Amino acid sequence: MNRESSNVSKTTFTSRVFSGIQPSGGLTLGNYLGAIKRFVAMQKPEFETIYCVVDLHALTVWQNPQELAHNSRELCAGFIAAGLDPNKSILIRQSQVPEHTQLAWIFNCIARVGWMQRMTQFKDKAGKNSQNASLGLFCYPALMAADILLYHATHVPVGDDQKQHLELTRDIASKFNHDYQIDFFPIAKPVIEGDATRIMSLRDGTKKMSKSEPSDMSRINLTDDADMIAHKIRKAKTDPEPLPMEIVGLENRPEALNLVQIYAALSDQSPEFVLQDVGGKTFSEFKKMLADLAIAELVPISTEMKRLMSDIGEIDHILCSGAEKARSIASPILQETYEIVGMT
Ligand code: AQP
Repeated sequence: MNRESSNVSKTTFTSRVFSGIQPSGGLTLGNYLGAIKRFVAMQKPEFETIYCVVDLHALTVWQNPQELAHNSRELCAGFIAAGLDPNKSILIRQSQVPEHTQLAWIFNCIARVGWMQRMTQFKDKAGKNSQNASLGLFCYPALMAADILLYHATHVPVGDDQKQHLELTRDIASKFNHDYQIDFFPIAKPVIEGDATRIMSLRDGTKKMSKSEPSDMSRINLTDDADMIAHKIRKAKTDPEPLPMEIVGLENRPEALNLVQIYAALSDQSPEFVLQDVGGKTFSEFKKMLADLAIAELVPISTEMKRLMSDIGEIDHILCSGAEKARSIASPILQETYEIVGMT
């Protein structure tokens, strides 16, 4: 079947941005700098933007039901507090748009077991006992592909850790198009840009800052107050050397490099430029500057999140109206997919 001979209409791909964050804990500085800050930057007239609380993804590892419900709403509050405007972006909760899981099933039948077995995040999260991991964790990337392709999204802003899943999304789209001889799903472009694509733990500069890492001291949460932010930065692991004047001097100093990168991302400068300014300073001087900068940027967000969380009804209303708008885009695309595969 080719595009002309099929009865499926030709798809024109508008510039549409899709990305999501799991409500698997509270938002971290890594999520903010690696994802949300860039979501906000893409909220401009040339793009239609859809941002999702991916609660079904969170469920791939055990979640306490009350915490999952709370974290999902708090994540939506975080989106809005950080600058996503529900009048400019469609904000949704994945489980409220059933088309995501409907398309995911089709993609489970397109993707190959071997593809999933190669996913490093599955290996990391499943650990040594992968036989005991949930089936959801294993096929998570097919659901992620469905999240993106359900909207024919063309641009996907993510952190560096999602690169492999994005490549798999492209493989699924290509295989679908090839198997059905149709140019239906776009090959979405990963947008992995800037100096904050991988913010590391404050306790170990070789590990990614993560919301589910057991030590709270390893991360800055978007709900932390000014004292807590300053405390965590003061206690962040460093080394005894002063800061160098050039980035090459940081190659083998992961904790120091991480703090410089955080400073650079928060101040919208390059790490090279930051080092011209702070090179030669001791860590206690630099940490004070970093704490002031982080507090100035993050405390207004956490204050606004708290205010928004005092009216859960309003958050639910925003998500409900987002789901309606999202379904008006998703439903015809799912319908066309069903027609292509023969469910007519
Ligand atoms: N440390 C990070 N640096 C830069 N970007 C990051 N992201 C996450 N951590 C960092 C980006 O945030 C988006 C949402 O990620 P997610 O919550 O869906 O999943 P994740 O990458 O697995 O994030 P966590 O915090 O590590 O969650 P848990 O602990 O539950 O696994 C993505 O674009 C991600 O790249």
